[in-house]
Amino acid sequence: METMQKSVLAIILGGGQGSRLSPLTENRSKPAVPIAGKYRLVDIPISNCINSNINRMFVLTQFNSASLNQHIKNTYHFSHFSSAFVDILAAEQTPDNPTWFQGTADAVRQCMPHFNSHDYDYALILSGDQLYQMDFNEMITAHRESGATISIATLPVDAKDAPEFGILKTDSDNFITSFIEKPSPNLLPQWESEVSEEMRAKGKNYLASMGIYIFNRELLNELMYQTETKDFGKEIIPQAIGKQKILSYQYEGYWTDIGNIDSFFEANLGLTDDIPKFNLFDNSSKIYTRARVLPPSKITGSSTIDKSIIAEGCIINGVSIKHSVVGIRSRIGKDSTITNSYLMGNDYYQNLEEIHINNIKKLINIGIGERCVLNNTIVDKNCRIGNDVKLIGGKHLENKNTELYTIKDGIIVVKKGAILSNGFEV
Ligand code: ADQ
Ligand code: ADP
Repeated sequence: METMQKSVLAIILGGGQGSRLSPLTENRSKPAVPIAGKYRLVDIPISNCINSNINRMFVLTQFNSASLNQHIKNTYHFSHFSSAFVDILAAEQTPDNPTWFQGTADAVRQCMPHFNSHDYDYALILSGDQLYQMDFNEMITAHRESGATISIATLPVDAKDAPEFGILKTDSDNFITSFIEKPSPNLLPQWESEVSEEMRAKGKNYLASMGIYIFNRELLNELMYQTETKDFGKEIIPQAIGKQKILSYQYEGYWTDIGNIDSFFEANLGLTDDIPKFNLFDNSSKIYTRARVLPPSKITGSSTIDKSIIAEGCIINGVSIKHSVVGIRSRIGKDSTITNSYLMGNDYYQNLEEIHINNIKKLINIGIGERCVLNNTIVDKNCRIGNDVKLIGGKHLENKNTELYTIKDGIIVVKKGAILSNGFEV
């Protein structure tokens, strides 16, 4: 294991200028977006690395928000006697580089001097917006044993999903012979692959790139020297076909992209399934996050809770909660009904005196008031939602963006710190 740690450097792509997760990324960088009630997006790839004994990690981000810095600094502490670290590299303006990262490969290129000051044989390049638990050691071993210079983790997908991915074909030894980034649906018939019987029965006839790559150090340096290529999926990988030995490492476990509001919402609510596909309750592949020393959650007033996840430190009084994820320090008032919703929780508590004064002044406290109804809603952190507020999302709603909330694909997203007055309705 020790040799594995020394030979692999993990590079986590933390997000471009993309606004797909907006408004959750309005004031924070993508890796810092809260997920599953108590984690941040970046905890997923970092935990997968730690569980695979890879503990030298760089997180590449377009901007270095205070919350990302604070989270990494307060969470990932390693022994003084190990070489482990998690470093954030934000796009820097230098005399040579006046611009932000122009794409995934450009982000890696701009950070090469930082990587090359370390000892490594393989660079493991990961996306920051995927939900999965994968042992990278198996992929690295397959890469090493096959003699490949690049490996790509792949999984079978169906015709509906295929246009959103890089799609590839392999020879009988699993080396990639052709690759197309996000093919249009009319091109699909020629991109079908041989897949296992089980996958064929599910209609998953296309092999998709998971955007997880291993590059040999020497080759990565050579490719990054060519400054005209900006993106792995659009340029680096297609251009390497036929020139490099590129292994397809096929994975069949749970994996999902959480790069837009719809998939992010589905992935969070999926955690409330009887047996969730993404298992937070696992001794061997833990998901790490900041230890906050919060009290246990308090649930009173004949609350009913079903098919839900309740994080630590919540105060829930006489509430009906169904198929929802309730984040840390959430405070929900009497007779409210929360269904199909993800509440991110709060960064701090108001003290009793503050709450009392607010009540006298008729100001709205942090949390969710009394008699509210929330359905198909994401509530970002530190929101103040008054009494009798109705937020009923659904396909009947048109996309919309206001100062207080956004509607995307029928999901209402209340923006961080928004104040919704008593009786507010969407
Ligand atoms: P996409 O996910 O569409 O496809 P992209 O938008 O380039 O590709 O994002 C890849 C990862 O890099 C994401 O985590 C993103 O946040 C991050 N990223 C994007 N631009 C960045 C930048 N400038 N700086 C730092 N990070 C950045 C890719 C592949 C497909 C593959 C899918 C699988 O191109 O071939 O099928 O991933 O999800
Ligand atoms: P996020 O990334 O979720 O938007 P922030 O970076 O804004 O989070 O906040 C996270 C940290 O800020 C928490 O550790 C919390 O202690 C602190 N914090 C934010 N606002 C306040 C406040 N008004 N009072 C005390 N602490 C706060």
